Order: sequence, then C-alpha cells, then structure tokens
Amino acid sequence: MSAIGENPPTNKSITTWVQEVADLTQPDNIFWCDGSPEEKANLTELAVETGVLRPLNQDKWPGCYYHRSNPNDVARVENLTFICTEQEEDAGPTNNWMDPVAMRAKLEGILKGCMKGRTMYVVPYLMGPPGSPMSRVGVEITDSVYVVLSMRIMARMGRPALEHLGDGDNFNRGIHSMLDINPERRYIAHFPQENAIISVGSNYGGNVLLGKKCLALRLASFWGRKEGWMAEHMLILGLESPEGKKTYVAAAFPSACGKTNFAMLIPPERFKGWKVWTVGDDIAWMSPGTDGRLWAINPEAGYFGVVPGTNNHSNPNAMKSLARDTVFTNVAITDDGDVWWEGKDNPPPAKLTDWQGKPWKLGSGTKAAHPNSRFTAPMENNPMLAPEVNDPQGVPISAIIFGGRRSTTIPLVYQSFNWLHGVYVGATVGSETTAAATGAVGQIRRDPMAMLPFCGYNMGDYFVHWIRMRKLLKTPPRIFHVNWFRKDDEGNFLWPGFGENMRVLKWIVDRCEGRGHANETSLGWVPGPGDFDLEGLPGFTEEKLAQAQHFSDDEWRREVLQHDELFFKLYGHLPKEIIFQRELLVARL
Ligand code: OXD
Ligand code: MN
Repeated sequence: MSAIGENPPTNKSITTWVQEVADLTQPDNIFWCDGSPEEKANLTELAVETGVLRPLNQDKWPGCYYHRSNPNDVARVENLTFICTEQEEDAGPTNNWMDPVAMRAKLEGILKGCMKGRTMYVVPYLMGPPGSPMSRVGVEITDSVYVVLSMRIMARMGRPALEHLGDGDNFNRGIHSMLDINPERRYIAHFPQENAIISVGSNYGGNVLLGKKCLALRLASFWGRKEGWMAEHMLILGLESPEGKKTYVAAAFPSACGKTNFAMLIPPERFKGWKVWTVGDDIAWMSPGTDGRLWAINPEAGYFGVVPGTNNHSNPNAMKSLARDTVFTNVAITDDGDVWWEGKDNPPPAKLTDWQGKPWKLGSGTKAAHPNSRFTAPMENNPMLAPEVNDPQGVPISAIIFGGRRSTTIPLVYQSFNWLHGVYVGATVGSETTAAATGAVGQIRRDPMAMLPFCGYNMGDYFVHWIRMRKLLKTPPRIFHVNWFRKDDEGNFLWPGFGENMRVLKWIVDRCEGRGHANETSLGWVPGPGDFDLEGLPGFTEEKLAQAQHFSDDEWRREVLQHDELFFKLYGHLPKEIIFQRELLVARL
C-alpha cells in the first residue's frame, strides 16, 4: 500500500485510526486530502477520466460538472438510517435502532477488504467558522472521489480542520464506502457515544456527505442536549433595514419545502432598501450567549440544494450560487454540456438526455431531472452571503420560524404566545412528504421542528431539551409558524410566496421589535386587517389575506387529534408541558 496525495497529518490519533481502517478495508492507496486548489484540480481531472464527473460547457457553466447517480440511490434512506445507542430507548421510537456492538460487527464484516482496487481518501473537515468555540472537526474516510469533491464545497476541508483540532483526539470518525451501491447492503449508522459514523452502499449526498445530516444534525443534536445547545434543521438569515439594522431569524421547514429559497429571499420592489443576507440554508447550531440571547452559526460552507423549481423568479441568488464551480447531480443535460430541469426559466431544449441517461423530450411523460436532483455550490458564490457567516461568535437570533407544506388548515402565519407554546407549535409541525427521502410523496406526516429524520436521540427527550433551553436564555427568540403552501378549493396557492414572503418576514421582525400589531386568537397572535403590508401586490386584497389567514375550529380539532398520533408513540418520554399545551389549545378551540 503506498501513500499518495499530501503527507499524512501530524495528528497521531488520525493516522493511527486511518491505519486501522486501512487494515480493515485494504485500499490500494491512501490519499490524504489537504483541501488545496491543486488537489481539487487533480481530483477533478481524475473524476472526469473515470467518468464520475462530466464537464459542462465551460463557457456557460465555468467550473461546473455533472454527476449521475445510480437510479437506486437518489435520496436519503430513512429506513436504513440507524442510531446505535447502548439503550434502544435513547434512540427512541422515531429512529431505527441497533445495538452498537452488533452494528459495528455487521458493518465491519461488510467493510472487510471493500476498498481493494480502490483509493481511500482521508478528508479532515471543520464544521463551523475557524476559531469558533462551537465548531467541530470530523474526518471522513471515503472511497468516492465525488464525496471528496462535494465535501470540499460543503465544509471547510483540510488545513482549517487540522489547525482547529491540533494534537487533540476530539474528532468525528466517519467511514464511507460505496461498496457496489446496493440497497440490500446500505446502512447509515450513527454511534453517538463513540462520536462515529459508518455509511455504506450509497453515494447520495444526504447519506454520504457525513458532515451534513449525520454529524451536523444527528450527532450534534445528541451533543447539544448534553452540553446545553441546539443543533437544528434551520436556515439562518439576516434582515437588514434601510437604516442598516440587522435582525436574524432561524427557520425550520422539512426537506424540500423551500428553506434555500427563504434563506436567499430578495425583497420585492415595495421594500426598497431592505436586504436579506444568507447565513445558512439548512443547519443552525445555536448556543446561549453571555448576554442571554441565542447565538447561531451555520456549520456548513456550501449549499446542497434541490434543483427543480429553482429559477430567476423563485431564487435569483441560488441561480447565481450555482452559476460556477458547482456539481449538478441528476439533472438533465444537452449534447453541448448545458443543463436543464423542470421549473428552470427556459422551456426544455428540443433534445435532452434525462437524469438516467435516456433521450428525453417534452411529452415523454417522465421527469427530465430527478425531483430530488441537486446542486452542490460553494456559499461564496451567493451574492447575499452574510459576512457574519465566518464570525466565530455567530449571530443573535430574534425569531424562530417553523413551517410545513400544508394545502389546508394551517394559516399563512401566526405567533406563539410564548416559548413553551412555541415548543408545542414546533413539536406538532406536519408536512406533506417530498422527494428528498425515499417513500411516498405528498402524505402528511408529523415532522417535529423538521427534525424527524435528523434527531439523534429520543424525540420525547428532544422536546424536554427544547423546554429546558428556555431557562438558559434571558431573551429567548419569539416563535412563529408559517405555511406558504396553502391552497384554495381549486388547488391554487393562496399566497404568492417566494420574494413576497418578505411581507411575512417583515411582520415577524416587527413583532420581535415590539412594533407589529396582532390579534389574539386560539392559535396564537395573528396579523389583522391592515397589519400586513400588501402594497405593490396587485390583485392581492385584504380578503385574500383573510382567506390565507383563516382557520376553522373544526379543522383544528381534527388537527389536534392528528398531533396525538406522534405523541402516543413518544408517550413514555413526552414532557408534561406538551400535554398541558395541548389541553390549553383544545380549551381555546
Ligand atoms: C437536505 C434534506 O438535503 O433535508 O437538506 O434532505
Ligand atoms: Mn435539509
């Protein structure tokens, strides 16, 4: 076995562990990644030579490449994702569980000799800004060059990680092998007590870019509970007023419900002078500051965004973010290296090759791009990237917004009465399922705080942790719920969404700053007629807003019964405060 790539790091804990994994997996080579531009160029060349990446038309798409994944491997696999705690109860009823010793034995059996004939890449990465006490180091061992090139976009790879770690041993040990991309041998296993992850049999981002869902959500949520902070499936944005005052909000929506769009919102003409700055589009790590406020960092360095539906109306900043140095996965392509997807600005070109490599034309009756096709783009490309994204102390959060994809029942926006009620609102988020995970699309499932697939421990204990966080905060963020996806009887969206969501955001920020007026209702505080700025939204009348805001007690009584479905499951660990909040809601209805 020869070592190629950069020299091994001086950290003995890393080299010893890597040797152990190499002894098990028996790669032909070990490649120590340093994150340098030369390394990127060499690995990209290799990926192109081996057919892993295909260069796009470099005049139109500078630095961009195309990757097609195995059609059996296009989304997160929640049924094959495991939390391996010593006690099953600690993983809770919403996670798959397996005994850590048994799972390790099983996976080590699978990993034995699995890298023969392959190169083993060692990827040190830092989640969070360099120098931040909140940042964490991981080392991912992988046999996929696609993973290496994606990790260097999604995280701070190489030197910043090694510098942050120093001689220490406190890093996440992640092992990934594609094996033969076989769903029969696909496992995404987390070992919270050992700070380790093993992912086999997949090459899809959410399963294999271990810094993202595995470390920054499942394991980090586990650490956060122990250490008094929060790892959440939330975007972070800063709203800057024309006077230059910035207010930061974090928002949790289930996968593929528009977090990236909201994080990159461009205010409409009416809000001239207002700016939205993106801190993060998917994950927030939030910790109480010495001032009693909740401070947040984005642990990531790039965007792994859903492509279909992204265009210059829905998200101009995402279009700019993916315009260069981006890896596109499973979109459709043309012979001359252009890309296309459903919901792009232009109609499809006459001749197209779909995400599975088959000829495609309009009327084929199939999607040209996979509904969960993705762009992996560096955050630096975003013209509205908040400079604070690199601030080690993060940004102070004034509001937390929950939301789901709901065609009925849930109004456009309401504010919880207080933190505890807000925890109930977050705990009962429901959403229609999307293509981001394998399984049926469009069914309502309870997705508390949008964390159902990402909470690394018992969800009942997670609610307890949320409730306890209140005690660590002098000025807790205000908590809101939004629903951009409500439809009328004809199936039309009631709210225009996208940039117009600025109107909702403005009301939210006004509420946080003691300005915005609201009416008390049984759900919480809602904007009344005239509380909402509708100027410059032709055709959208106060009546329409009332329709989007309307809720019926009957529908809500049914909704509360559906809340119970998840609560029954969690009963043994459900905090009494949640039950009391439910009773209060029922009483108000
Ligand atoms: C994601 C997801 O990719 O939530 O961010 O699935
Ligand atoms: Mn996500």
